[in-house]
Amino acid sequence: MTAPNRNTLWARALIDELVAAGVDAVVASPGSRSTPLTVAAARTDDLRVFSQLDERSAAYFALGRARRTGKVTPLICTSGTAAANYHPAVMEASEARVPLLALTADRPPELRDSGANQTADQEKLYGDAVRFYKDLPEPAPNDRALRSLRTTVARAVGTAEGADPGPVHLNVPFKKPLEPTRVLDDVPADLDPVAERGRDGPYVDVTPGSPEPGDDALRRLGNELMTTDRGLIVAGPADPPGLDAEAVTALSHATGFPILADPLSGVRFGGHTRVAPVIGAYDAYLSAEVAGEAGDADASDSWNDPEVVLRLGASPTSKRLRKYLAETGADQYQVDPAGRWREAEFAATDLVVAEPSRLCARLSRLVAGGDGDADWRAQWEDADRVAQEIHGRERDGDIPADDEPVEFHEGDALRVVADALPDPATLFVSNSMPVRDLDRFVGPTTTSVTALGNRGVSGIDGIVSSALGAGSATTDDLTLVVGDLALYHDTNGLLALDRCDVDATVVLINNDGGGIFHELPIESFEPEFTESFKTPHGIEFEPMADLHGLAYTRIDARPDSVESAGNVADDLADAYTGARDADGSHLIEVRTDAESSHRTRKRLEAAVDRAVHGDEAE
Ligand code: TPP
Repeated sequence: MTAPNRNTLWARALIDELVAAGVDAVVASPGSRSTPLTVAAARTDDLRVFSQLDERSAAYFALGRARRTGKVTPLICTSGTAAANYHPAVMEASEARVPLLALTADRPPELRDSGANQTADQEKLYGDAVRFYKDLPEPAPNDRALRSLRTTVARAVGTAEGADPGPVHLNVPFKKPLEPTRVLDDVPADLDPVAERGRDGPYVDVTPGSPEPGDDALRRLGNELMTTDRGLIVAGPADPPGLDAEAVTALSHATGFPILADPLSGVRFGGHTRVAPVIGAYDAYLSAEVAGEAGDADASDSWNDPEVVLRLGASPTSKRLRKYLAETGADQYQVDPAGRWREAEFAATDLVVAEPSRLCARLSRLVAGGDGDADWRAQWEDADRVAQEIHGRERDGDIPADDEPVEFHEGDALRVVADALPDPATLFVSNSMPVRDLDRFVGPTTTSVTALGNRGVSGIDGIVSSALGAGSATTDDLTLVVGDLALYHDTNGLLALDRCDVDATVVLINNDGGGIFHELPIESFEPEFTESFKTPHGIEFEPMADLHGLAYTRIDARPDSVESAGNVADDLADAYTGARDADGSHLIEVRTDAESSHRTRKRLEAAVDRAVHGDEAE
């Protein structure tokens, strides 16, 4: 089928190649220079076009979708600052290894550096944050140019989804006419942009190479695991498509080692927790001081440290876990599929270049029969149980009687929501306290929860869009737990509820500013703390819910305005289950007090420390 002009031909070939490479959706933002790409995408069967007005939100939406699927969702935008608005999501995608393809339209080369409108230097715009970059040639209506285009597009997708997944960038110049207007004698009649290639799939099939340790190296590692009683498997935040919980469980069974599972690892929640020793409350009872306690005559002699640690995924969310591991003196094997360093305490002793799930599967076959030390597992399971009982108010006797009762705090909001999640569920948590509260206060459950967050560079700027992007890729119910500053940053993202047809239950923890700053020493420096760090804003979120068509419920959980923690928890549970079971999207605003939540976390931390490690422990 002849294309009316070379731009149409070029864009059709490019989009067709994306579909051949397995792409099923693109996110396009309005603009003139990208017209050929947007029209080609819109006219392609089997390709969903999510239309997003704000490129920053668009990029985070694509990132969230790719995080959920492990597959690239390409982005299409016009020239100029539109492309720059992709940059935050590109940074996150680079650090968190999420496949992302930015297709930025551009003026033709002769108009660059000429003062032409909406024209800036887009060459290598994202620097080293992308795994693959090409400034495409100008559209040319001949076979060889089309073969070159298709090869480039297939390689870009293959690289984005490869062994070291991440963002890629194609800059795409077009000169007018940008619309599918017929230009006489432009495209030869027999030149077909979607001509048969004689086989299914992309023009170039990119087979990602995945490094594997050789048999000898594997045997050495297996031997160490098999001959060590006290070992740990630490599952950090996973890169898409995630860690295989079954493979990690198999290794835990083969070695007898407990699994310390980050909430974003894919191993904290799910059916495997029925049989696997998955540990989740470590953030409440580990610290640098706990390490080495066994050798300290003044401290409880019941706590033992690991001799060997297998570390999978990215660096754990829990700072206390990271500091603890750094002080243990254990042999620590950091496993990374790209051979890159992701352990900022520099305590790892070995870097194993391997795909982590496959490595666990191979190792579990090799070391089957090593059963670790039952007391060692019991130490972790007991500590976890104690912490969870204290968090659940089942051991209030551990909290000194002269203290006030334990008020409802922000961590309780995470517990209540997690308890009521549907099965299966996709749960997105914003940076700052929500992800930390999920980590500390929500233990392993058998519910199949896909918990996601933007922990690559931990921006609070695209949380709503990332969550809705993840929601667009699944039939799971989507729940987002977000702080008020993070929600404020990305209120534009809420437009996707309607435009991209995603439903969500948004639980807003509104402590009127950045509650996390109470955790830092800057807390005691006034007036700078309040004016420039905590930044109370007094924004009313109900009108925002109205604007975007979300049903709205408010729960007042500030200690000076509620009768008891029990009531708030019940009210929140009712509001959440009501929203979960109803159609459409909901905003549940939980008004909290950051300072009192901070004090409560500290009191609980001290109580858990006492109960697990004895009075002398820090
Ligand atoms: N700007 C961006 C784009 N990302 C960041 N991570 C920061 C600034 C620094 N920062 C980290 S947490 C935070 C800020 C400003 C406060 C977040 O507040 P909120 O979302 O309300 O969550 P809370 O701290 O109350 O849990």
